[in-house]
Amino acid sequence: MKRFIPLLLVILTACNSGDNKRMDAAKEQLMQRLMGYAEKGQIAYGHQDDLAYGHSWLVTDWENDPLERSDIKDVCGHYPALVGFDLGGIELGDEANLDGVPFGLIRKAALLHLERGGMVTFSWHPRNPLTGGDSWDISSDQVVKSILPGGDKHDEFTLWLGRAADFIRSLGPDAAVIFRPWHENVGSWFWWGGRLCTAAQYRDLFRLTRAYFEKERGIRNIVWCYSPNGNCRPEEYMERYPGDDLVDLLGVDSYEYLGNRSIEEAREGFLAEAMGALGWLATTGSEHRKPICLSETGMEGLSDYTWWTQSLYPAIKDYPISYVLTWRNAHDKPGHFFAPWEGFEGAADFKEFSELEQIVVL
Ligand code: BMA
Repeated sequence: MKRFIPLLLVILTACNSGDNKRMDAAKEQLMQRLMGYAEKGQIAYGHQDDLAYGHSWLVTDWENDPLERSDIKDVCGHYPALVGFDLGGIELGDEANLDGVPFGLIRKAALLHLERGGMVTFSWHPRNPLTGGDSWDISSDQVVKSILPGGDKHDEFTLWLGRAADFIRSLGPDAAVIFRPWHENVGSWFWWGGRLCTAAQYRDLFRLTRAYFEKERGIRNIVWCYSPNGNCRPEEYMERYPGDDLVDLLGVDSYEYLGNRSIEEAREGFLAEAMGALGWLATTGSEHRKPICLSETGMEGLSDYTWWTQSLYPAIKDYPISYVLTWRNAHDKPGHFFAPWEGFEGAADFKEFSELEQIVVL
């Protein structure tokens, strides 16, 4: 038996290096694709949770469902180029994420979308590892400190990282995806936010996450995205920037808020914020040789039926972003939607947007 152990090691190492090559190639291809869009002046369109549910429907039996429905496809005849999913809940070993989407469905839908030539991105709204609350529990400013090396919660937190990493790894070595953990981190609405940890602690958290995925789990096919909220100053963005060695893609999240304002005022506010942010992000991207994106956007409820052609498109058309992703169409909260669906009165404007030469759908 002893004689076979070296042989076994050789075989295992060979398999590993084969997987590494496949992961590296898959990541390189995704990076080229992202940079290619910007070079060609194209922008890929993405939608969160697109294949799991829509405004008026929900996949219930995912194992037997072909997962072919999409609000975007219902409206324009094409799938979005990019589909986003959230991993919140994976850290506890839950069956379904914080919005009730089974992780089995997410895996199946992600692989299906990659197979049809689409791209996949994961966000993560994990629980609060110190208080047991959710991502929005900002009752303590000790959370990040507690999970970094030396902190009381560090060991437990590495289990959380391991579970998230294992899920992504389960997609296989050819499945390169975009992962953007610890997002909207200049604002202070998540436990990893601006007033909840120091800039150094934030950067350490990002470094720990990537190092754990790569060194402990051997994952190399992730495009790592840094995506603070766009209503920050460039200095704030850079103060928490984890570093060129840790980030592959630079993003910002920026929404249009109506509140008590008129549609014109809301639009003016959004254009100012989004264009301002994309302007300095484009400069930062070229200085750091990184692709850029509008990682989350939308106008909740789309009360402006011309939002796509009059707000979103003007906001993005002059910037070299690889993609724009609008947030989810909740099936269980009628007003919480960010994209049209079949039967929605304002759907025509989205169709027009999707047919623009610059916009990429599948
Ligand atoms: C938020 C809202 C929540 C949701 C969370 C994670 O922006 O859509 O309802 O739980 O994202 O998807």
